[in-house]
Amino acid sequence: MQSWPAPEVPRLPGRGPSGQVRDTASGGLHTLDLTRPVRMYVCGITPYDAAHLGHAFTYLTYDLLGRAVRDAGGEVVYVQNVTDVDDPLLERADRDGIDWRALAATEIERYRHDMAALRMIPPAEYIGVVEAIPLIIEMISGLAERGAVYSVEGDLYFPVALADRFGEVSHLTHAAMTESCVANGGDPGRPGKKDPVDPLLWRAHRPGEPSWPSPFGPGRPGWHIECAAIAGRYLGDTIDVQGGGTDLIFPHHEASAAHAEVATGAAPFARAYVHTGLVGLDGHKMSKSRGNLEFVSRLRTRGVDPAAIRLALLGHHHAEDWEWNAGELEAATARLARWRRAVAAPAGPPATALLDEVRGRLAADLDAPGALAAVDRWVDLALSPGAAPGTSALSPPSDGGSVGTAAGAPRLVEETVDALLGVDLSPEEG
Ligand code: 5CA
Ligand code: ZN
Repeated sequence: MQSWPAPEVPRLPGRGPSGQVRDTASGGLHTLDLTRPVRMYVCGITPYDAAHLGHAFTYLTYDLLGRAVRDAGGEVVYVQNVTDVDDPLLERADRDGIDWRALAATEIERYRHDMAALRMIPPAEYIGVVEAIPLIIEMISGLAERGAVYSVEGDLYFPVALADRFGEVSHLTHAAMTESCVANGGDPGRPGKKDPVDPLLWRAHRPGEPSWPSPFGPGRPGWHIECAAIAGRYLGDTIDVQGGGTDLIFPHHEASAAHAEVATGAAPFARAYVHTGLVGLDGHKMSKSRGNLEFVSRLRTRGVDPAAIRLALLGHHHAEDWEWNAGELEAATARLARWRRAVAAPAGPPATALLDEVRGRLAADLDAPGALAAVDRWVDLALSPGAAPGTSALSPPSDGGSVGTAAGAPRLVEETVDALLGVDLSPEEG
């Protein structure tokens, strides 16, 4: 599937440090190994509605990670999926009387525009479930060969009892897993299942539902197997980073890791499970099913500068749960205007220390708010009354000269903010 156009990323002088990210499975910080390409798989949208700010916050996290790795001289191989066939999509298409394929195509197109507007670096491979059906069938067949598939009235399940490491991503008790399955579209109560939390691999054809032929009869994939199969095919065994919101820790990431580990015999599925906090509105997780949403596309239509949206999201640490409100955007718009004013001058306070600081903040588990605070400090100096070119608020010149002021420093700040934070400080068009 086609992704979206890549933003230009300026090359900065020198190199950033290799960074660390919090790994949900170990609970500790994971140091990325930049001697090899960093292979990153991020769970993509289910395209039955427009992307909201929670989605954008999640994709921003891995965009920052990719920028930091590249700036540190590393290589990133980034894969993202699209769940273009699943219950919520089919239900919404049914409700609205439209073809599920048409609904998916419309929303994927909107998502592409949102991601490009937000300057998200596109994945190298953007893969839909429909196009991945052969890979999924292959992986289920492999699991069957290993005895890791059983049928309940023609629907195929995966026995978690065969996955030694099941539970090592989420660390939930069995009771909590069962409860989470109920909340996340699972079917723990179904008679005939060996374990209530056993995930569905293949759903046999039902009248009115799309299906594909397979050695185990016509049907469609369960949810978790798609990510195991796509990650395995495009990234290989033992990837570096599995990404997505914390809502996916269980059952989704636990189950897809278990599928992949049993199918390939390679463990762990991912060296780090990096999860993004959930963005809420009106006291609840922003979710398409709840309808408490602020859409990226709606803000764009209203004329909001995507750089301000991005800056608002960057104001929160990726692991934090937070609430969106109109004040977020107001504050970000004001900050963006100040930053743009500060970088418009030909000279300003020296900025090499700022570059180091932003790099350092991102290397420390993607501390975006810390990076913004560092830029704010530089901007405060640049805009302070005594900081006209030729003087400096940083270290007042004792000789009346230009100590503490550097020609081209604003340009370096602009490029730092662009390359590492993805925020475009060039004057707004139009
Ligand atoms: N297609 C599946 C993943 S394979 C899916 O979860 N789709 S989704 O459209 O529901 O979510 C897409 C991504 O956005 C997921 O990584 C999910 O964890 C994340 N996400 C969803 N809601 C929020 C939210 N309110 N805040 C932050 N991230 C969110
Ligand atoms: Zn996924």
